[in-house]
Amino acid sequence: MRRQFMVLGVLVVLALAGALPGVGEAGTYKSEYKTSLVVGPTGPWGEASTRFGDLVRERSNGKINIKSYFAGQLFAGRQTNEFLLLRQAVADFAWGSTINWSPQVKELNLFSLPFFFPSYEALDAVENGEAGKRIFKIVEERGVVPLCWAENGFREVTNSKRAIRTPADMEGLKLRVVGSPIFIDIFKAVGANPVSMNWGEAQTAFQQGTVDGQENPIVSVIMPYKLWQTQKYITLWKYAIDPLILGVSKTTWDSFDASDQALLRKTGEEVCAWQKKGAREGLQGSTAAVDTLKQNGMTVTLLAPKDVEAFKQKTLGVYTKWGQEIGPDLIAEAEREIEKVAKPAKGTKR
Ligand code: X2X
Repeated sequence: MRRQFMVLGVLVVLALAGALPGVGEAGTYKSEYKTSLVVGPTGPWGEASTRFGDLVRERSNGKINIKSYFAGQLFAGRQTNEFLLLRQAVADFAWGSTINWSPQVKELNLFSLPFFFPSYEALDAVENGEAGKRIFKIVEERGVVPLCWAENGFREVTNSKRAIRTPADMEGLKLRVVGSPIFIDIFKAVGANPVSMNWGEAQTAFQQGTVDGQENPIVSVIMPYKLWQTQKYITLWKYAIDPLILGVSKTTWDSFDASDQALLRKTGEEVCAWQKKGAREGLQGSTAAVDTLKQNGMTVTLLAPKDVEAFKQKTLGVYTKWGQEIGPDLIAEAEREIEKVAKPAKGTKR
């Protein structure tokens, strides 16, 4: 009995002195921090994750050891569960697509509203303005600390059957979309037959031809995954943007001391800026990315504004339904930011 009391006493003293490891306690470090991402190591998305881990390890003298778990290894299938994994600190970090987090953070569907963001300038204005700050606040309130905005990119549609120029061309096309409900609504509205599937499974579906097409950004996904091997047609219509957020589980974040939090934030901002540049390379002020698609045998269809208008008209119902989920105030705020950077149509590229 006395012995037990003594052991207990020693434990209490140790705990008070902070010598025992505790979860979420500032100054207690794990031997490995896990980063989740949907894609593989190739391309700006995966490369940013590797670079962030390397820089943080170096700058913290090996104290913060971050490992990238590529191709959805941490969420074993469901990419729309990534936010939950962060909340539970199963993943400490994630380079997460706003699409994949949107089932838990409805406001993130703002970026998926069809034809809402006319340009990169408009996107940057929203991210850096009041709307972006509000979204970061909401994400943090839900248990994930957002460090910075990165980018997957504007999403373009590819398929193996035919060139898409009008909603009629969409008829009967089986298109893989992410398992986030707004995408089913959008693609039904434009006349296609959408099926939701995780990105990992989609690769097999493309190879086996069980789906006809998909939609993803050129530089971040279509090129690194060489989608021209299975799909010969691409339509450039910039119908939705897909930002990434470098996020940290709140539990993990609180376990870092203030100077390491500053190190992570600074390194994150640096790598996010680098990543964004990479995601836009060959797309902004250059035709290099589209040239690569053509060189690999793709037929590229560029939609004129009137062609885009026909698709836009079809998706008006998506605005009515999803406007409520996203919040009319947030949408209005984003519209104001976009208005501020809107340039006259002449001489500007969509
Ligand atoms: O699954 C997709 O399409 C991807 C890779 O773009 C996302 O993670 C949203």
